[in-house]
Amino acid sequence: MTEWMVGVKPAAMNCSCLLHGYAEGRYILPPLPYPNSAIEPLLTAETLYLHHDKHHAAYVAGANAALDSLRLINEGELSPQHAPAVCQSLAFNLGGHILHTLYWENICPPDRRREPSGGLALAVMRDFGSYAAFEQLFLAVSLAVQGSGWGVLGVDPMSRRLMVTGICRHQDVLVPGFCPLLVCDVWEHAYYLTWSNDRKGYLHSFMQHINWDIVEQRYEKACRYE
Ligand code: MN3
Repeated sequence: MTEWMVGVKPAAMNCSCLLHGYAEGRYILPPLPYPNSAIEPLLTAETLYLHHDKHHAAYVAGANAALDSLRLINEGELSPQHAPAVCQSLAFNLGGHILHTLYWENICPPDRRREPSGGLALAVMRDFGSYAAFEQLFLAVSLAVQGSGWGVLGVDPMSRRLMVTGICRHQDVLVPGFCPLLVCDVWEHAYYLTWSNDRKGYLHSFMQHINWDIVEQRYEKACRYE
């Protein structure tokens, strides 16, 4: 790492929960911040258990395996011809690790307030016109993600405006520097056990389970990012 890179933080690092996903040179699976049954009716305890303990854990393992392969390539133990596949694997698995870590933190039991407040509420008004318009856009984009992916509200690093986008898989069709504030997993494994093929029902329920306190904290940090 060159000296000028020290202290440079990617925008996504503004989310403090990500600090719990890496320690001592390895990616690690952070525990869920609530019991498995806490997010019903959005997600059953079985869905949450499988999603976190199996799917998310697999992305952590995959990211570490990619790191191991990169070390072998750097040390001359593995041919550089493997590098493109290893780098793609790292991007996919690390993308999954980051997005799931954000996801667990930005959902909560359905007893919280249903809309943002403060600076984020003002930004929603500025950039979408109203909360209802934002919700309509977020639902439409998340519903339309083809196959496996994510619906995301984030900050465009250039204009600093809020932006809704869909991410394919965990890392495709991603704006460089985009800072995610609110992420919704629309892979079938996220909802199929609970909602069957009703992604629309899952998404409408998701909107009632957003931890706006966390999303607002991420927005405030994103605004302070220089
Ligand atoms: Mn998932």
